Amino acid sequence: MVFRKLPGVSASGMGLRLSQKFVFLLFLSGLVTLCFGALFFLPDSVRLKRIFLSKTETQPVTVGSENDARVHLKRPKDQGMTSSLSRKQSVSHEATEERLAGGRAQEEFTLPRSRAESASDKGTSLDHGANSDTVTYKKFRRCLLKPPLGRDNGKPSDPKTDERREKVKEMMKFAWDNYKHYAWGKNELRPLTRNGHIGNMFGGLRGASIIDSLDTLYIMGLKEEYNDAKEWVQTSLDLNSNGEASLFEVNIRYVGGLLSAYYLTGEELFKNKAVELGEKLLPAFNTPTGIPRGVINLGSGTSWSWGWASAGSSILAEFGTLHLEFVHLTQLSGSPIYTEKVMNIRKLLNKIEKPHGLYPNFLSPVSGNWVQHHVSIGGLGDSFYEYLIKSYLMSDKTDDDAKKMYYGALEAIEANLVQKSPGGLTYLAEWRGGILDHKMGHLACFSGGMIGIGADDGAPDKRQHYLDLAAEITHTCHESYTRTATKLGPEAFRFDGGAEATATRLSDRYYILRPEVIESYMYMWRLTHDPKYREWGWEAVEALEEHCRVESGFSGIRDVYTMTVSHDNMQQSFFLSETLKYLYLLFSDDDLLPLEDWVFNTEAHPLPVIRNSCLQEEATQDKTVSE
Ligand code: DMJ
Repeated sequence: MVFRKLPGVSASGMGLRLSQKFVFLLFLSGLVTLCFGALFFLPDSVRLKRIFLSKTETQPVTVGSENDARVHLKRPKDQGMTSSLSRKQSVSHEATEERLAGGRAQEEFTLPRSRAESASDKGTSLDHGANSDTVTYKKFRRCLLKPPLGRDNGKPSDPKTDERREKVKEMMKFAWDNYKHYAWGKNELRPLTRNGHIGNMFGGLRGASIIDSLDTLYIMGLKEEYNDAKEWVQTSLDLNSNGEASLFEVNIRYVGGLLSAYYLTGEELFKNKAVELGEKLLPAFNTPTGIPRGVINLGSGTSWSWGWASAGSSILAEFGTLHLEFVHLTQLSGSPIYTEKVMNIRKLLNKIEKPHGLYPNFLSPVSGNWVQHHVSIGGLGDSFYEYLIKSYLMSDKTDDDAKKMYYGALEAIEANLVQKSPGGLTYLAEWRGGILDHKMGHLACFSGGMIGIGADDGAPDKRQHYLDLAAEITHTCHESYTRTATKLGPEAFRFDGGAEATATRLSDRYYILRPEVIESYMYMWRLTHDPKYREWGWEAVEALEEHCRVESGFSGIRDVYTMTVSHDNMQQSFFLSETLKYLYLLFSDDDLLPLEDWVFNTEAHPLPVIRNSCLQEEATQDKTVSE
């Protein structure tokens, strides 16, 4: 810098004044820094702090101990509801925090409120009637590239494959008939005791197996059965229940199932029910950040966090698995509120600081900060990643934020979690604050399919690599099946203490008719047409028939490593919606629900790709014709 000499001031005098000014400025800037630094020590509730510091900086990220997390590895649906005592505690704790936070965080993360939302606050309900933006069924059908059921309902030309497909259809009919006979209207069939199971995941809603089966029955051409299911929805699906439901489960099974049924059949009944139910889920989002809580009373709208989730946190795989269904609810209702709610979640997750680029499983709906650093591609994390890539695909590849977040997350997963066992098997370990747990859950096996469907849109130099990674993970998951006596895979398998894709704990040896491994076979078949995937799928059919089929339905088993099986007496609804559907698709031609047009939600309910430009063109044409 050049100092020009001022008139009447000697060089040394000017130097003195300058250094006085310099000292003064130094003092001033020190004072400002101190004041700003002091903001870090203020309690979170102080407004100044929230104004000056971004959300990710307001709290230390790690709260609670790693041991807490270890207790709660299973997904909520497998654990069932916890005691009401612990739940109520977490409600009151959060209520206090919310009052302190004064709603400021919500202002930061929520998009401008929609007309519909303001209306619903005033007690009026959302407008479900068709408006000019509503996607009509005809418009939507015209924007598909191919007929949903293909040329001949996906019938394969090869007789052996066709026979296998018919076998899967027979299994579906058997599972359905027994459910209908012994458990009609209940949520699941108990095939040994021949009665129904209601459980406490769906807040008093009934008929989970019916809603989960609608699209499977339809694509398999089981017409009579589909009609019975539809009639039940018409006459008996009562959405005015008043119980405590898992937001995630109701969304993926009920909302997802109804949406798919609508898109496949065009029956307005399914659309109306889906939107009516979607509206009942909205109060769960009334938190300071807009991150929904996990449990909601469908009648009163009160919501709270799972009692077992530390510090009243919400679960990544739960609040991160709403996007596909909610975007479709907006499409069908014409109300932007659903998309706003999930975009708000997206915005927060995009903005928050991520340890090593990873997304931990627990997040506070109050502060918007991570609670514990446990990362998993299995339970508690899984379908969040799935919904990122599927949001991108469902948006007709226009949702660039979802794309960026997905490939960013995948890079972090590769850098931190992907491992090779001494025996050469590729697996996904779990991550606890930087320490690896060399275990892979059955749930994590969906990731073969996920990485496969995302391969083509990755960076050009990564595409083959992603496809190879998908194939390697699917191979490992298949290995976990082949290393058991029953040829069905355990709930979790390990890669330490000499173990290679085997369960080392008694408590991990069960199989509850889960779909994830078969789901990856289906996607890998579609992507590569390598016949081994159909062979592996057939091995699973034979094992299911031998060990899980009982006189009155299908049942999970307690130990996959013993031939004298003990049945758990439960025919899960996802067996009908996912396991059997993916098997059927595996033995069908690719034109049955082509992947160019359809994206499967995490419960295997197909939702169509939204081609906005086409839909708009159709709308303009409709208008011109009517003028
Ligand atoms: C299904 O309900 C869904 O796939 C969910 O995302 C997790 N897994 C179960 C079946 O295992």
